[in-house]
Amino acid sequence: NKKAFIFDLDGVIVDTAKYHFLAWQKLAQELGIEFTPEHNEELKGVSRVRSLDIILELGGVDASQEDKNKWLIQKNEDYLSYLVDIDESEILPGVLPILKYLKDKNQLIALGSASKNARPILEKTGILPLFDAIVDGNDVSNAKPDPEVFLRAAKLLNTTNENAIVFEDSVAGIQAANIANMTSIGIGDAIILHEAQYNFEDFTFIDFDFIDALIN
Ligand code: B16
Ligand code: MG
Repeated sequence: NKKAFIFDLDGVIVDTAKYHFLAWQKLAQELGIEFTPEHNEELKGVSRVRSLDIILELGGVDASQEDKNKWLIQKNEDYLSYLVDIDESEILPGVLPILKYLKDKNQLIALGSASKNARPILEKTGILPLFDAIVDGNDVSNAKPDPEVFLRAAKLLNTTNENAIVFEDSVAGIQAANIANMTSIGIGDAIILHEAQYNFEDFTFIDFDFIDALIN
């Protein structure tokens, strides 16, 4: 049986949240807005534009579209500067063995991410060739919990939604998978991600028997 396994990027395959945080914090500091790691939690899985709005709301800052555009570019340049030297060591524990197992078992693999920087990250970490389809922030207009990103991935893989399995670390992403009638697997805190059909703290807790059961 051939299933479609769709992976979110940030928080699932790699932990780029820490770099997003550094870049947003730098901007917030320049704008005189206090921005803590707790605040950063709210940006998980959220688009770049929406993330800036959340930070500006936090500081009660009203800004022109021109300023916002400038800050979005600045944040992304800073974020990319942190990614210059990343390599396969950035891949989260347990992810690579699962990706390789799926490949060995002839399963379909896709990316379903809100990030517009997904491709260079997959390239730098050396796992780009493992993906049969990539859908990222450049391809969709509706953010999770809208299921657009996952529906597009299933379509590219030529498979039905019921045949797809989504790995997600954000609540909005789990909701998107559920709305799409896909199997939802939460990666992270089981209480936060309680809407997921299955939950694992991280990929080291997922064994091949579990994957086999999904395939068959
Ligand atoms: P970019 P994911 C999301 O990635 C991140 O979780 C979120 O924090 C970020 O703002 C968003 O991508 C956009 O990223 O600025 O690189 O386009 O979790 O959907 O893989
Ligand atoms: Mg994520």
